[in-house]
Amino acid sequence: MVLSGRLGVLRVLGLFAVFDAVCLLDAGMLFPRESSSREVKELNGVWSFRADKSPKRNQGFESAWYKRRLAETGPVIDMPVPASYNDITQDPTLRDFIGWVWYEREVVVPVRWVADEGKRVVLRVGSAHYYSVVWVNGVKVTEHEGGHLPFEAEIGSLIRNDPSNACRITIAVNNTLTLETLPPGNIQYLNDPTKYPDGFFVQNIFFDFFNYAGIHRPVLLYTTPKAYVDDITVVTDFLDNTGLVLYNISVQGAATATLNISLIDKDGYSVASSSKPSGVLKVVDVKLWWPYLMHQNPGYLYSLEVRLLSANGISTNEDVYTLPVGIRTVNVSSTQFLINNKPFYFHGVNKHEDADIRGKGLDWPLIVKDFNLLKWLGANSFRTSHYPYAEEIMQMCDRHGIVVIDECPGVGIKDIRSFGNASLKHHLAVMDELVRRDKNHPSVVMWSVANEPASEMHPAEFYFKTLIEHTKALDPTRPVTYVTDSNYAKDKGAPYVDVICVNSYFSWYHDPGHLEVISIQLNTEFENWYGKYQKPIIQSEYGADAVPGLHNDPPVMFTEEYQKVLLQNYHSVFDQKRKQYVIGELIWNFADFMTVQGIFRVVGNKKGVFTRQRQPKAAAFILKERYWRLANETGTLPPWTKYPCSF
Ligand code: GCB
Repeated sequence: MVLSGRLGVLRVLGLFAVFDAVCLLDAGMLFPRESSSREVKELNGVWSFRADKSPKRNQGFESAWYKRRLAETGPVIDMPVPASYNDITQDPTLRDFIGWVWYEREVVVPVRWVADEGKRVVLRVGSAHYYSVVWVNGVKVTEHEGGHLPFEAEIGSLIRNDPSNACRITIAVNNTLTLETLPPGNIQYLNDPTKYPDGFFVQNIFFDFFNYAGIHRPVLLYTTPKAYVDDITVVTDFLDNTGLVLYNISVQGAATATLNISLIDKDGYSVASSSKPSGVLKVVDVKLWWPYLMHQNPGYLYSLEVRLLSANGISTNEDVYTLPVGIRTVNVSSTQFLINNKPFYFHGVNKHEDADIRGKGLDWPLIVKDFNLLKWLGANSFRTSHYPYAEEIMQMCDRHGIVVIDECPGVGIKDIRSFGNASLKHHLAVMDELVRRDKNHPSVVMWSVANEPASEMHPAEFYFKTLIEHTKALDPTRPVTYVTDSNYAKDKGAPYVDVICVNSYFSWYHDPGHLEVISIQLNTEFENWYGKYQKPIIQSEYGADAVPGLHNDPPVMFTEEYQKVLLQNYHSVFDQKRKQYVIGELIWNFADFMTVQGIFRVVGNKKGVFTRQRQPKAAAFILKERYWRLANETGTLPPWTKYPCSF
């Protein structure tokens, strides 16, 4: 199929220009998938665990706990992986522990992996909070700074050194935050002997969720041949009914290689193919990727099957990797957010990775339940407040058509010392890792580089200009934002964002108890931001705490009635402004979640429209009614439901 006309040529040339930028990152971080050439072995389950409770928390390093079985170094306990360790035991010192904890498990590696010198064996940690060091059989294989994102190491040669032994994996994880980490935090020693015991310290954090720690996402081993597909980047577009998939394959470990690339539709038919490492695949009668409730067939995914053939003189090897691909475009005008050239209105939620017992640990029943609740609610989108979510969740979003604003862990940047060079360097590196991990997800439509930083401070301008420009250079196909609660006239980063995302808590943190101020204050907020910047606006947070089962009418704060009426007051203003330049509303929060203890929180933040156990409060029904009405007005309801929705 040849794309006809000058417009087609220009479109493809334009795509190539942005594409060079998306390929800037040097190494890949493809999600481990099984194929005819790759095996995956999950190491989830019960690991041995020991918190280093020595005064300086460094006994584990001084005594080299990684050199022996952890149980030989002292008492160990069972610890599930993935899970936060904080809520697993009855020990309050472990719940609030700061410092190094040690995990260990032994793995029997299949003999064919050891015997086959032509195989790479990669150890991958989906995420661990916060700083991790990893050893295999006592040899350090990698370390990684930052939670929420994956890291890996090739360990084939190490396990081949001593094939008779089980492979012992030791991971030390430290949750200490500094002014230069993301999120930032600091340790404060309190030395007054009349008030505090010897060595007393606290970790101060500037964000409103419990600082859960441990190995939060799956740990696994996977194999690839020595010559392997290291990375794939896709950028998509369409012209009339022809889809364009611009792709780039990066290969490692092969001097010469042959590629067979095929784009396969859901029925298993190959719709386009190529043998070049980069190029454009053209798809006739394209089926676009659409958001949930915007199209009858949302979340359509093709499969990009990459076959790499390489020869090393003695034998031929094949590596096969299949990437799901959704074909869609994203554009922003001064008043609209466009997906596939159609206006998209975000009616969605903010979430947290948070639940009873497992904390921030990946949990499939919870993930599937949450997607069912999102769909029940009629939510078409969420923001990954305030850090990148598990890749498994992003894949669900791709498949179900849930649109994502993908946020990095830049939350709580409040101290002027967190705007220095070291902080910026780390923040840029985290954006590199995030874009590298999530660039191919069609559900990701915008990057958010931070939440509520002190963006009125002087250094914020250079900091956010650099960060946002860097992110746009990494990925020119998606808009970039940060989420602000600052004053429109003083915000230093707003000139650089594509979409204004603003949080406000009228009649809650401001004028508590006065629901009657919402209409005027919200109107003023929108008019001020739009008047100054002429950029579309998302109300990226609004809400009120409601203790489930607490009632009062007329409404008073913390009751289900108050949360309900507060939402309704916001909604009236959204309904006026969404006809103009407001392009979305994201409730704070989808579900109640755990926070640090303090006088403002009663066992956590209760702004969820669902409880932490995922039961609806009265507000959930208000939101459900509204979201389905919005969908009925702005999108296409799926054939299996009618408005008003019956389930
Ligand atoms: C905010 C923060 C969010 C908090 C929320 C609240 O502005 O972005 O992390 O949890 O307010 O409930 O105070």
